[in-house]
Amino acid sequence: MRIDIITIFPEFFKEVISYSILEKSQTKKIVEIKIHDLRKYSLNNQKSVDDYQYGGGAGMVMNIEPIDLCIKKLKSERSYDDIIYMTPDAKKLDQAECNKLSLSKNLIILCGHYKGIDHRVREHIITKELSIGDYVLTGGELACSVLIDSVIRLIPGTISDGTSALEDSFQDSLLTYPIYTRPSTYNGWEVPKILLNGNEKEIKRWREKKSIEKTKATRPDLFKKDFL
Ligand code: 6GU
Repeated sequence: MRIDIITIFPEFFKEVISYSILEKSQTKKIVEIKIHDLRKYSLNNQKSVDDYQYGGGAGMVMNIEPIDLCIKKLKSERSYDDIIYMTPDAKKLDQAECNKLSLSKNLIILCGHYKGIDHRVREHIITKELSIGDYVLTGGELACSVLIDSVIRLIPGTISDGTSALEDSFQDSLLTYPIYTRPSTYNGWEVPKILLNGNEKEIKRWREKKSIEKTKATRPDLFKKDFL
């Protein structure tokens, strides 16, 4: 998979993509992530990429031209499955969307800023809009980081244990069961005995029961959800 990220803060992503699974998946050539500085596509001397809003009102609006030039250049080099705009006024990202996006070959992700972008970008250039939750961030960069992390980890080969991504919370509409590691007693706090006795069937049944209890208590809405 190739991911092209368009941002006014290219430096931000240098750190984000250089750790853990995101770093390994690039080294293993499973994913190629390219960061594009939107300002490089500004045609004016100040390298500005935003302007006042038509009709008045507070807040700057990102111009269409630099965004269009950047995306046109990318599209002239390869075809893209989706051109995604990260914005709080969009459909909320969920596991089903991550699963779908993980099958893509090429993706462009545009990080928004200021008050938003010229609406013509959304009408004519963007193919998918995503929010990561019902709260407002100062920019799309953090949201984009969440998106690429949640998508890349689903691509086969990125996580060494092939089964683990599929057993996650959410993949089967249930939250995960409690997990423990050594020591079996700490401060008098015990690991549940059933996990220590090696009876696989009983452990499986206990984990299922715990998953259902946890989901009922904290996210009853998940029972109804479809994940593929
Ligand atoms: Cl995608 N962008 C911004 N700026 N804020 C958000 C968001 C995105 N998703 C939730 N809040």
